[in-house]
Amino acid sequence: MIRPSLLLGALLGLVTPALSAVADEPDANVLYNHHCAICHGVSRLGGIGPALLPDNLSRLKHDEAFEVIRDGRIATQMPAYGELLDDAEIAALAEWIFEAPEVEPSWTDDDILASHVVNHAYGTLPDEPVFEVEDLKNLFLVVEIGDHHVSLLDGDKFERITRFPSRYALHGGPKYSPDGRYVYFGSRDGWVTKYDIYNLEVTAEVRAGINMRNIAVSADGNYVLAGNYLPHSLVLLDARDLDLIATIPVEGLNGDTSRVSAVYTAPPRNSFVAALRDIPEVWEIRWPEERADGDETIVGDFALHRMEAPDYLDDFFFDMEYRYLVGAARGGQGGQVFDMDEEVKVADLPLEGMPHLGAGITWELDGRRVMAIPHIDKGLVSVFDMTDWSLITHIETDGPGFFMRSHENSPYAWVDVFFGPNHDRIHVIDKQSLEIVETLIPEPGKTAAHVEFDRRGETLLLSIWDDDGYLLWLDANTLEELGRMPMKRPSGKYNVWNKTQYEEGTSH
Ligand code: DHE
Repeated sequence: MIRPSLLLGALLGLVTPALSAVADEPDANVLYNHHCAICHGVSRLGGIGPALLPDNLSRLKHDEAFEVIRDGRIATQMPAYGELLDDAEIAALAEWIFEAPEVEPSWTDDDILASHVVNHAYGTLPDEPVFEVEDLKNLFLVVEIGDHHVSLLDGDKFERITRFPSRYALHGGPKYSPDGRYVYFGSRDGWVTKYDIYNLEVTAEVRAGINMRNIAVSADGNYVLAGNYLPHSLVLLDARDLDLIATIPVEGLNGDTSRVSAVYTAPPRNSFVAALRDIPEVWEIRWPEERADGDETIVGDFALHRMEAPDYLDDFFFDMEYRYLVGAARGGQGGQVFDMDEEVKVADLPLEGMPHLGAGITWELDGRRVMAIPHIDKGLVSVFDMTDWSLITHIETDGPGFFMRSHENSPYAWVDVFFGPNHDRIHVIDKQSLEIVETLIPEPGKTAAHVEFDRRGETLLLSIWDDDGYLLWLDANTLEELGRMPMKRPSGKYNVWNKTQYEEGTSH
C-alpha cells in the first residue's frame, strides 16, 4: 500500500522530511497535514477516511486512537504508522484529533443547495440508448477505485461500452433506477451523482454531506436517501434531478445525535431503513404512497418511525421479505435478529467479533432458507437457518473475507479471502454440502475479490484488486476462465438485472 503521506509528499513535490527532527515537541497540526490530511481532509472534515473531529469520535477511546494510528485499522484503508512515526508523535496526533477544531465544521441546506448541479434536466435527454447491445438488463457497472473511474460493460459480449470518471472514493454499491436506465453513485466525501446509462451522461450531482456512508434509492424510483457520518443527518433527494427534499437530523430519543452507518431500501415495506452508529435505534422512513382520489393523485407525506433496538446495530442483513433485520454492532458481541413488525428482538446469533452482515447472502437448502455471512476478522463463513435462526455450521476459510456472492441459478457461493497472507485466494462453496469444493488463485500475490454474476447466473466476474489489476470472467459452472480486461483496482461490479430484481445471491 502507498502511504498517504508519501503520496502527499509526491503530490507537493516534496522530499519526505524527518519531521520529528524539525521541532522538539511534536506539532500535531503539522503531522496531521503531512500524514493524514490527504485521506481525512485538510480541515479534518473527512474524505476517503472519516472526519477526525470530537463529535465523530465519540465511541473511540483515546488509547484506541493511539493504537489505530500505530497499527492501522483492519478492514479499512487506514495504514499502520508505527514504523514512520515515533510514540510521541503518535500520542500528539491521538490527542489532537479529540480537540475541537478552530472552526466548527458544518454542512447546511444552503451548502447542499449551492453544490447542486443539473447538467441535463430530467426528461430532456433521448429515451433510446446511444449504443447497441443484445440485452440492456445484462449490463454491468464496474467501479475502479485505482483512478476513480467507472466502466460500463456489455454483459453478453463482455466488451466495454464506456469508461467515465467518478467522484473521489466511491463507496457502497451504485443503485439503479427500477428500469435500469439511471444509476446513482455515492462517494465517501458526500457526493451523490446521477448517471444516465442510455445517454452515457452525468445528469445531476449534489454534495449531501461532508462524510457520507452510502445511498439508497426507493423501490418506486422516486427518491434517493443519503446517510452521513458528518453531519449527523439523512438527506432526502428527489431522484429526478437530485433536488433537496429534506435534511433529517439524526437525534435519538435520549437526545444524543448519531452517525448513520448505512441506509437501505426495503421494497415490500415501501420504506428506507437506516442503521445508526451511536444510538440504539433503527429508523424507518416510509416514502409517500400515491393514491388516486377522483381525477387527482394524492401523494402522502414521508413518515419517520423510530424503533428502539436492543443494542447498537450498525451493520445489517435483511430476510427476503424485509421483516427481520439481522444486526450487529461493529466490534460488538454477537448478532441479533430484530422483528421490524413487532419491534422486538427474536434471537441472538453467535456472531462474535466482526461479521460482515452487509455482505451476507441467502439460498434454499433442503427446503429451508439459509443465510451465509463472512467475517472480517477471522477465516469463517457462518451459515444460519433462517426459519429458527439456529447455526447450521461455520465453514473455515483460508482467511477473513469481505464479500460473498451467488446467484439463484448457481450451485456455488463465492467468498474471497480479503485479508492476510492468502488474500490471493477465493473459495467456491457448494451451496448444498456447505463445503469448499474449489479454491482459486487467479493471480498469485494479488487480491482476488468481489464476484458478480451475469443475469442468468452462467458467467461470473471477479476483480484482481490491484492498480494494475484486471477483471476476470469465468464460466460459473465449469470455473473455466473465459477472458480478462485490464482495470485500475476494480472493486465492486453490479449487474443491472440482479440489482433491480433483488436477486437472492447479491447485495441489495
Ligand atoms: Fe464497504 C459496501 C461499510 C470498508 C468496499 N460497505 C458497504 C456497505 C456498508 C459498508 C455498510 C453497504 C452499503 C451499500 O452498498 O450501499 N465498508 C464498510 C465499513 O464499515 C468499512 C469496514 C470501513 C469503512 O471505512 O467504511 C468498509 N468497503 C470498505 C473498504 O475498505 C472497501 C474494501 C474499499 C473501499 O472502496 O472503501 C469497501 N463496501 C465496498 C464495496 C461495497 C461496500 C465495493 C459494495 C459491495 C456490493 O457488492 O454491493
